[in-house]
Amino acid sequence: MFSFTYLIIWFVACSLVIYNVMSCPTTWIEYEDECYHFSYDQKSWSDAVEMCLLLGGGLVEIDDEDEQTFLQKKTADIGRMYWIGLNDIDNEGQWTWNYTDSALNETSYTNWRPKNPDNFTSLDDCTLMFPSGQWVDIVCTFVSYYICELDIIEVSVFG
Ligand SMILES: [Ca+2]
Ligand SMILES: [Ca+2]
Ligand SMILES: [Ca+2]
Repeated sequence: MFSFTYLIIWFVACSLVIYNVMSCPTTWIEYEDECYHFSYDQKSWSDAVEMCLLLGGGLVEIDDEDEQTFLQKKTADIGRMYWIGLNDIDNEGQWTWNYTDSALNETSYTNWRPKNPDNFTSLDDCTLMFPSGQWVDIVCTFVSYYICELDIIEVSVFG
């Protein structure tokens, strides 16, 4: 009897296979091997950076038109403004993506609203994306929704 039970357990154990699949955490949206979280709360820019880090990612970095188009479909649907990771806090006029610390150059993708960035208040050092998808520079203490980004992760699934 013991050996029969043992045999059953052995068969069950052998049929359990571990699959590694690429996936986003629940509530995050997947696009092109990246995961995006559109916040439900509003924070200053630096608090938004902190929150995205806590969630395991960074404030969103928009590298090309594809990514911009994907994101602005969502922002237009939701109808809210969102912080993105671009800032010129350290060096006025040198726009840098916070998460990867990469500075914009002449060939970098941008989607500034006309006449922006204008450093209007002399402290417009953080970037807000309008529901339309256009970017404006604004004071970092402004409180807004924010988008976090995370590389898609490998998770183990039992089947
Ligand atoms: Ca990105
Ligand atoms: Ca500025
Ligand atoms: Ca401005």
